[in-house]
Amino acid sequence: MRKKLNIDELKAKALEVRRDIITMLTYAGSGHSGGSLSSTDYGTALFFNEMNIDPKNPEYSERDMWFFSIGHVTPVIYSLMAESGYFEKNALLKFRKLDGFLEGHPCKAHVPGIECSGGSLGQGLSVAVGAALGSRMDKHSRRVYAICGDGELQEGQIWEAVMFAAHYKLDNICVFVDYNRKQIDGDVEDIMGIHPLDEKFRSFNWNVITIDGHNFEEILAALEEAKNTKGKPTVILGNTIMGKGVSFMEDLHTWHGNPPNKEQAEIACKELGTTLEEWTTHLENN
Ligand SMILES: Cc1ncc(C[n+]2csc(CCOP(=O)(O)OP(=O)(O)O)c2C)c(N)n1
Repeated sequence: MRKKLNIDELKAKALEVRRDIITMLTYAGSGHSGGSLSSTDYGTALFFNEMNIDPKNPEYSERDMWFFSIGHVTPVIYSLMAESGYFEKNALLKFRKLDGFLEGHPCKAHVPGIECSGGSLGQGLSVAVGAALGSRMDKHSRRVYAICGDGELQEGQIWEAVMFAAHYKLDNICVFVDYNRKQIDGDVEDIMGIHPLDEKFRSFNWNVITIDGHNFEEILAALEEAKNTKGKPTVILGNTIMGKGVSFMEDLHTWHGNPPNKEQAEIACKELGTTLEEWTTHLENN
């Protein structure tokens, strides 16, 4: 049984994850900063408090299953995986490099622990609800966790999966919406509005919990409520901020798919309590 981190430890771990994200993006010279930083706190709670996983044995049969339906946020996915022990942290420094194995979008064939290759928005949730139904048919007690983006919810396939999960009363699945209100081209509401999201999910017969997606007390309470909710799936609408933790990235859609340059990375690292050199050395040696 892995040790669960308490709230203070989760905050400290999330800070490390944000340092990893900035550092790996800087060396890669490409990749997605904004959504990685907005989903960091929820991901940290999942990997370090909530889920039953065995990173040294990714195929562990009793495991909970997790699906980042927003496959583009590989910086946070790989950081969470490295920090929890799926592979060594120095691999993060070869993110998106030809001589590394961490591609820009997650590939099941190359990264043990990734349940399903991703990157095409809308598909991950369908796989997750299938895993939830399959687990129930197998009388398996696992829980299934999916992370969706708010822009991703514009995909029609999402709503088929939402309908499916409610129809089959899949109370073993919990979906988090990284509700940062931004997507690649601007504000979600300007491009293809999804408001009112809570009423939409409720009308599909889901249990809906709205939280501050950067508040660990609220995240853990929501995950607990999800576990205690029977007969329907749960969605956690996490109000988040794109680029959270780096002042010049916060709330700007222009950081959706851009990495910091070295100069910007130095400023970001300073705000996160380190330097690029210090954190690079840290990753090299772990
Ligand atoms: C099917 C599909 N269409 C378009 C894209 C290109 N794309 C990647 S991320 C993205 C925006 C997603 O917005 P959101 O879910 O809000 O993620 P965030 O901007 O918060 O990272 C788009 C359009 C894609 N990956 N898949």
